[in-house]
Amino acid sequence: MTRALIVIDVQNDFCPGGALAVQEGDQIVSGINALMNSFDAVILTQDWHPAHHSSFASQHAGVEAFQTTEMPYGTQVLWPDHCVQGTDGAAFHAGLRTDGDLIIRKGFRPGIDSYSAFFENDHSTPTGLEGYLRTRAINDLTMVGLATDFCVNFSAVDAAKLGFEVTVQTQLCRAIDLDGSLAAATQGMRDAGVTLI
Ligand code: VGL
Ligand code: ZN
Repeated sequence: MTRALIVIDVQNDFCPGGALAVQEGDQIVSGINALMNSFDAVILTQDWHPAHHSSFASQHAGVEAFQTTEMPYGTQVLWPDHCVQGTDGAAFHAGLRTDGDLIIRKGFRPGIDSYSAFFENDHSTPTGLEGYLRTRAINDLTMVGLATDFCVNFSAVDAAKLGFEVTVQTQLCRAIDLDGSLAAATQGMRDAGVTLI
């Protein structure tokens, strides 16, 4: 068994003071750093949007952040501008170890959001992570990071559907929790066969 730790979106904009701050988002950093040595591979994801990304509420008339809109690929929450490529908000938290094996960026196509580390929000456009893992014979994944109910959730469910063994270490995750999204995500992950610890 080859095991990877997947560290999801531990970036300044998801930490207190950031554009899309997740409560206590910074409090998981030291625990994640400590966990890294226990894995065969460490992979970090980075939310990486062009300015004017279609997931930003600022790009839609008459809506406010955290409302939803219908996109060609389904319902999309509209977010405050966040994780714009090259900005400090898109950088990893300054305390996070970034000496992992791979950094995978997502959300860089202007017209589609990408919560999952595996597929964009159309659930079919791949990021390439599956191929990376398979060619390294990695079959067991532990996920930590931000946010539990969006990017961690989508990544974990996709990974389980692809046949990976998936564990989410919930004490090293923090949630946005929009309209019950944390409870729904928790149930969805369990239903998909993800182990929550
Ligand atoms: C995320 C909302 C928008 C996340 C990314 O990392 O969970 N959430 N972009
Ligand atoms: Zn984003």
